[in-house]
Amino acid sequence: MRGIIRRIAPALIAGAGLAAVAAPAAGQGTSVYPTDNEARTFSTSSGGWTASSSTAGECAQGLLCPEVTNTYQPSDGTGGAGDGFLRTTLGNSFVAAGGESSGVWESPAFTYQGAAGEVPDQIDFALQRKANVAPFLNGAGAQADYTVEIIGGPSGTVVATPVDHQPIGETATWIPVGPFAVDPSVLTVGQDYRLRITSHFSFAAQVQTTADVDYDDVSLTAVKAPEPPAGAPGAPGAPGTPGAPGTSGGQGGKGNNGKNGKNASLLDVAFLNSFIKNNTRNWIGIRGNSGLVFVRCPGRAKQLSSLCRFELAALVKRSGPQASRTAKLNLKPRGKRTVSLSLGKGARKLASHKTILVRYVVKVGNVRAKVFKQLRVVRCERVASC
Ligand SMILES: [Ca+2]
Repeated sequence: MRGIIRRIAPALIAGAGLAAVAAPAAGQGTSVYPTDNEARTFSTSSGGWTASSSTAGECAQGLLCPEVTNTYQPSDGTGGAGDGFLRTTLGNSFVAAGGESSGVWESPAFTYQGAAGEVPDQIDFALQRKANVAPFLNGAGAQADYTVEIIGGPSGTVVATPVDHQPIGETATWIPVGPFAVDPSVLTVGQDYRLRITSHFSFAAQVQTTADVDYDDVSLTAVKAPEPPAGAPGAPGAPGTPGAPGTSGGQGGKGNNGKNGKNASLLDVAFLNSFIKNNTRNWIGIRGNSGLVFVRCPGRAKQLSSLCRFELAALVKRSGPQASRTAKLNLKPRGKRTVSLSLGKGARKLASHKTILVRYVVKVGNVRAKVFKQLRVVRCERVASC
């Protein structure tokens, strides 16, 4: 059950310091979002980001879930004293039952202009993160993870999920996270988008300690790769045959041009590997004897084929045996689907693990990628969307 949702005014505590963290230099053919520097670096304010929180599960029924608060912290961001950042804090509750409390930070809307006005070849999401969660994670059934979404327009449709339920571990100092590739075909030049960062804390019993997750230097970078350089010039032609006596010989013909440079935006094995690793969900939903795995076909697959051909299987270990039958499906470019893997008799035992290994084989035209991902086990009855 979904619990209460509280909307909190934007944090407006102004920092005293004047240190500013420089955003990545926007070179020619590069644009960085959100457009306002302050909405990425939070040097003296929350940059217009707004915060909310929600609770779900058993504890939400009696309004006993630990409370989540979101605050702007004016100092000790990645730029040190006088540079701020965004914080989400889980409070404690000695009376709570199991459930989930979540904190949400949402950026101001920005108008997407591609890479300096052009459709980019590459879009990457990145941020810096630290977390004080170790005492919390020692609690019964405690898990912390976060999700980053790009949402479009006032309706709030999710158009991309650069980070999908990535576990949050203890990190006392700032660490850069990413870059995570975002398929450029999901964003439209001229439209408004926002970023949304959701921190989830789930627990099986009362929460006896607080936990903090901190975010800074949030950026979405669109790059238009420069045209590949021209090939090397061809070898000069052989000298012409000498002419008849009295007349000089003609000049030899020019050599052929060199081969053109490789186009940087082509779909290849490396792109496909990275897309499966970074742009598909990092968790498997368990419902009965089925494991639900979310897959997507990248938009640029259309360069090579009208279909992505997927073969998915859960594995006991990398060298086998399989823990499910192989599921086969085809998706159109930009298509997405939740695939049900039949886990059979071993389902109960597998679902008691923290993670399940899944093998993804993807073919687009003659490009083939094989990726193994260790997916976090999530019980479908505990999450809203499975
Ligand atoms: Ca900062």
